[in-house]
Amino acid sequence: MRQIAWCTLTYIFMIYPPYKIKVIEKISLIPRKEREERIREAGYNLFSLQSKDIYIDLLTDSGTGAMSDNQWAGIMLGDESYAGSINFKHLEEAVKSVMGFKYVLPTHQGRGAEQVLDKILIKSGQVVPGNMHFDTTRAHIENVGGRAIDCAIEEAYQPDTENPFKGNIDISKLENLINKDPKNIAYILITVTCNNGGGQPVSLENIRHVHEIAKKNNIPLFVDAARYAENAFFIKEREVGYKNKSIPEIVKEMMSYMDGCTVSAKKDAITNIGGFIALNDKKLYNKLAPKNVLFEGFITYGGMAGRDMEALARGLFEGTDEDYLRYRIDQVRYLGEKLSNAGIPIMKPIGGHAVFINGRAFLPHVKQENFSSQTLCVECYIEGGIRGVEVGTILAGRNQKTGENIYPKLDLMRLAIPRRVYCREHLDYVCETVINVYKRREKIKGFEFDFESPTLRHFLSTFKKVK
Ligand code: PLI
Repeated sequence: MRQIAWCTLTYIFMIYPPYKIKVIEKISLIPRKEREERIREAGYNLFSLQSKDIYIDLLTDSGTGAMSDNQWAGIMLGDESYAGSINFKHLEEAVKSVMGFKYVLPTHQGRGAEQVLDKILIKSGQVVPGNMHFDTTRAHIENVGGRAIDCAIEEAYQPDTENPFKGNIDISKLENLINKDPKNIAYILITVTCNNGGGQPVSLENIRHVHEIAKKNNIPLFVDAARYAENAFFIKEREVGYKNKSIPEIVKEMMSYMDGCTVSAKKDAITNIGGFIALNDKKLYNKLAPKNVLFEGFITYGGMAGRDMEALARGLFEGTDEDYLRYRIDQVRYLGEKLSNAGIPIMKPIGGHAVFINGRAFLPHVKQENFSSQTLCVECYIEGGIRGVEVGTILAGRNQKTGENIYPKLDLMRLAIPRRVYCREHLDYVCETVINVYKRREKIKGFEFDFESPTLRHFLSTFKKVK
């Protein structure tokens, strides 16, 4: 933390959008009575709602971004050859240019990349430390018998603590884990930005430190780079020594400390589908490639159409555009600050892709076993047709050994902002809706399971109101 000069950032100047709208998609707000019916029919699970019944959809920033005219133009240049598509060449060139890696394996999305990598890198019983693993990342590690261990700094679990790099790895936690048995560490994974921790960035100082430890112990270091560009923007804004560096320079430096990356292209590369693994080691590439063919598709398409690879190749560059990033991060911050100024308890500092509302603090009378953040999601839908997502007790699931519910330290409702989709008026509406729920919060009751799905319960379970 020594190198970092930081203060709470509030903008004095308004930041204007660096693009204009060429195509629109109609949305409408169905009447409240209908919203009440739709959510009841959905078993109070927001994943089961139909998108036509939602006014503002903040379920995820994944695959929901608006592609540019340049990307759509690329779509028309799709080369749908089974092998040797020119669009794969463009993707390879883009990854080399933006991230600096030599070899690329395309995958249908991020979790495809995770599955392929984990099948090769992890032996049963081995450990993968990281800051905070995303749920599919954790599930793939566990699926091959590994253990995903979160080693984020303690402040990452404190919603009110301001820290410019809350996504950082706690170096002593990591070293203690490695010192127990260095050979039992399959690889280290840094997630940028740290999604489950609130979209919080990781500093280059921290990345360098983890790199040194990995190198000393001969452990591969990978990055889950779904939000590579947003992380770079925060480094430029907050880390001493980076103010005058360009976003592409910062991205390249982040990647230079890594053996490779897994990427869900549906976030910062602003595509509706896609992903990849990228790395420099030819031997490892040769081990991964057959698994890629088996699970994802041939090495020059990996589950993507040629047109999708072209949109991705172009999106990788667009994601690093500083004007776009400044506006995007400011949009998220605008929503967060407006909510916070109205007394809504949100996770601080405001992250890169989403505002996280502290469900437990919002509804302190709803017990954690009655899913305070899920309750808040349901109420925001009823109030204004807004769809957010619970990142809390339902998502955390049960302890595999004891069967007990896991009660995570953070119980949050995430309002994820799709890229280049909504404007300030939409966000003002979201804010008004949440404030209206806040005003009547004392009367709100929680939920219990009606049907509890044994796996992936946040997607598949249904709920009933507590009496
Ligand atoms: O949804 P995928 O399979 O393209 O990517 C999985 C994935 C991996 N890492 C990280 C950090 C993610 O955030 C992630 C997916 N995130 C989703 C779907 C989200 O709503 O945040």
